[in-house]
Amino acid sequence: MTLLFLSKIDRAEWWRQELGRRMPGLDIRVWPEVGARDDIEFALVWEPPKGELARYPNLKAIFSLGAGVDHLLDDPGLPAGVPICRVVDRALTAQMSEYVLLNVLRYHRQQPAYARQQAARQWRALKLMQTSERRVGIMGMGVLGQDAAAKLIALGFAVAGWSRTARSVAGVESFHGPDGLAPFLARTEILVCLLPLTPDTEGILNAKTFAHLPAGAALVSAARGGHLVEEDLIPALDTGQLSAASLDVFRNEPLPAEHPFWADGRITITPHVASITDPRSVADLVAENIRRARAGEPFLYVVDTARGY
Ligand code: NDP
Ligand code: OXD
Repeated sequence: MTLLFLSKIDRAEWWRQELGRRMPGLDIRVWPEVGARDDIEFALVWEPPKGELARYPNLKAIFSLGAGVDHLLDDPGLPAGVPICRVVDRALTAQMSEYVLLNVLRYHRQQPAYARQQAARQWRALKLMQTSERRVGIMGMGVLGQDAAAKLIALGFAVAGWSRTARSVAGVESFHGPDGLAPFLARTEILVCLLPLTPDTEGILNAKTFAHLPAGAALVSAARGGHLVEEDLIPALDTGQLSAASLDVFRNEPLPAEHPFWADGRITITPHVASITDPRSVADLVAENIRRARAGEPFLYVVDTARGY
């Protein structure tokens, strides 16, 4: 069994160690030192160069190094018919919920306003709302959205979710489809984006979307930079339609040094670290999928390429 490892950001040696421990016979080739391309049966990848995966004629499966697969599906040369599996992992899910809770609590407890008051040496108590009065809306009620929702509900927040198809999630006010978007936004004071990036969701965080939110809403963009129409954010902050934004993901990563977001005190930036694929747990999933391939069993977490996630 031979696996190609291709990523500019994940640590190949760490993966070799974790996969080697689980599958001692696995031959791991780290790109670009791939040897004979015919040998490669599995590819474990993050943002492979366009067309690269078409160069392995015996590929049985492509494993994304992340939960998202937009970095694969945007390749016009992606080999047809080769299943793509994504990461679903307890540790990755838990980390994303930490990021969501961190930012929702920050806005709920008016931390940006207190930071401004501190800079002005101002001692002034602001109105403290109950969590039950605070309306959080999560776009994307999949693996990550549902976990974040459950944890917010445990803290008492009034949580709504928006998905593509109708979903019933305990304790969540559910909205779905294009028709459900405006009413979902109208009741949402803190908007969290946990959508996959697809042709339907590209640019969904835009001026029109912000206009449906109550004035002064906060944005937490944690899924993909392509969701945000970047030129619409600062104008929405300037008019007060949005009060603040936490951004973990950007159209161009790393965010260029000259980008106006860096210097805007209303925007909180993290470098795509809301959650990280950890080989100590995700190697179990990769090993299990290779075992399944050997046993002729269906893979876990295969992506629907037509749907885009
Ligand atoms: P899932 O596939 O489990 O869930 C996707 C959700 O989005 C589903 O509820 C789906 O609806 C909904 N959705 C998809 N398309 C639309 C649409 N057009 N309109 C409304 N809802 C839609 O994904 P995950 O929760 O596992 O991950 C979400 C994304 O988070 C990933 O794709 C990735 O981009 C990002 N991510 C970011 C990380 C970071 O560090 N910043 C880390 C990990 C992931 P339905 O339920 O009807 O199918
Ligand atoms: C992912 C990511 O998709 O880290 O897992 O962005």
